[in-house]
Amino acid sequence: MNETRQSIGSAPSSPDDLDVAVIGAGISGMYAVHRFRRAGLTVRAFDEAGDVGGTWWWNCYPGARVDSPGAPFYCYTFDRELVNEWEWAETQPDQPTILAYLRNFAEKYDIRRDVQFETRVENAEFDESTNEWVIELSTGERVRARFLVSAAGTLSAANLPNIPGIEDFAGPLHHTGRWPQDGCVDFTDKRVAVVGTGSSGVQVIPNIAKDASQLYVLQRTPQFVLPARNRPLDPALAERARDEWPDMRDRLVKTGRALPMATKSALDVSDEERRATYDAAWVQGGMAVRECYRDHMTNLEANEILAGYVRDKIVETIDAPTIAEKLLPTYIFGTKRLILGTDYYETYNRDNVRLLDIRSYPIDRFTPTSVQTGEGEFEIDLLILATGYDAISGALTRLDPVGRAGRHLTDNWAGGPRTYLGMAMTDFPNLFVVQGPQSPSVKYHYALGSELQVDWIAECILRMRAAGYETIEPEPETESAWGAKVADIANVTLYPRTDSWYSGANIPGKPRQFAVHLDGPGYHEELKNIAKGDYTGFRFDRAKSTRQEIA
Ligand code: NA7
Repeated sequence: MNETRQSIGSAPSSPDDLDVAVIGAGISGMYAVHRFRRAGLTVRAFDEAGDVGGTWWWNCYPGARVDSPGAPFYCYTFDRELVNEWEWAETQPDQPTILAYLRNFAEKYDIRRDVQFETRVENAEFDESTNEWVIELSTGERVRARFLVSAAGTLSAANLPNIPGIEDFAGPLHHTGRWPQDGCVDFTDKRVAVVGTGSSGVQVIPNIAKDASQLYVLQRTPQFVLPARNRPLDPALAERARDEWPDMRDRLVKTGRALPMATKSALDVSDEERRATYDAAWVQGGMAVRECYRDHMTNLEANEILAGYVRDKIVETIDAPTIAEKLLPTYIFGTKRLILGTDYYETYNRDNVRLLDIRSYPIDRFTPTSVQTGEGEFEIDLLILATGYDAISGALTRLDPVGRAGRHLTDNWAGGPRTYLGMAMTDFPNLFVVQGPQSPSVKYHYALGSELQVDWIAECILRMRAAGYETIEPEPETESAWGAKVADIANVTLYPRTDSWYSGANIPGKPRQFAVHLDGPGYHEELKNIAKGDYTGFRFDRAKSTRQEIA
């Protein structure tokens, strides 16, 4: 254990003692404030950002928009009135629209009165003498809370790569996930380098290319980018969603999808039929092509057929065969997060855009005015890092809460996250994680997943109170069994076969573990059953009553 780590467990209690302290005021954190308040609990959220929105507040780079199945389903699901009130204009809403939606939510439920903005949670330590979490804030305040709920986000801990000389670069440098809020990044007539071609890079690159005099794209791994085909939302679909909302929500809970999923295998149809199906889906855009058949992500042969189709589309789009060659992905289709782009490949047909293959010719260093790679030295005025996140677990490990007996989370997670239900950890009583590692998080409907987890936590807290319990904590043996279960589910699919941020492979030194529970519907059914079944796998302490009373 690191000797310099300081104990804050003996901090004096403050008049602001809370039932629940929430980290983050994004999609999950805002719902948590609303739900815990409705449960009659005192709650406050803390967020480093200047307003609500979380990842959607920070990612205000040009081109940022929803890259999953979008409107009208990218929304909170619990309140039909909210669904009825909000008008989505486009299928893939852009960042200002999503932020406006989240601000509307904050207004409607008066969220901001219980959020402290521009306040980072610096430390969190469990005080065993009082069974409270003691939280140190960047403002210097200390707050005590019976429960700590991390809603710190899955894509919030920016990955700032340690490339030689990067600190010497003299021009403006921006990470897409920490974009200046004033929006004043002017690319006009500038020479710009973008590092990274994940979703953020793919969204920002065409927008920069329009204004910059020269754009260098530094690509490590060529990606599969599908056409987003953002367009006005079909009013009939919007109306149907409103009319059928309770049923649609029910289908979302049970399947993770608003619309039915394919039942056929890609291998059960003729080449002609498959080709026609792919062509129609390609025109439709978004994730449609992946969804044509049920086994693209479980059967390598089916996957390779689709991968070949997409590669052909890339080749067709790029004028210069040598550039097309560099853009062709070689990993298993869809096993890194699928990307939706708008004019992404077309951008490489522009004269002012140059693709630098830094896998074959790595970056040697940055200088105050240039980037040097194996291909040469390139003078630049601005540097954009679209290098992603220490995803899913990073926000929590960077906080590194301290649990029982001074145990740091990073010590318990030295070999990768260990959780029960992706929500709770042994040695860390009364700490709940929303959208944590080993939960469905980024592979389930995000807002709905948050709602279901937070509802579960709220009900658990109320029942603990009623039964006189002060702490809840998973039994130690639950964590290994849960980890094995999450791995078993993932191993039925092709996802774990590729290095990606799903498994922590994008962060040097991060232990590899596929961190997403890929059966969202099964997961939420299990959560429900665990609450029904006397909270199997959890230990409750300081009981004034018997275990039966919580059932
Ligand atoms: P991603 O998907 O993690 O993409 C990051 C990109 O940056 C990717 O191309 C990486 O290449 C590249 N990268 C990362 N570190 C380096 C270094 N050190 N040198 C060169 N290139 C690097 O993050 P995004 O922000 O694009 O997307 C994350 C999610 O946020 C996305 O799914 C959306 O839902 C929103 P690699 O592939 O690792 O070789």
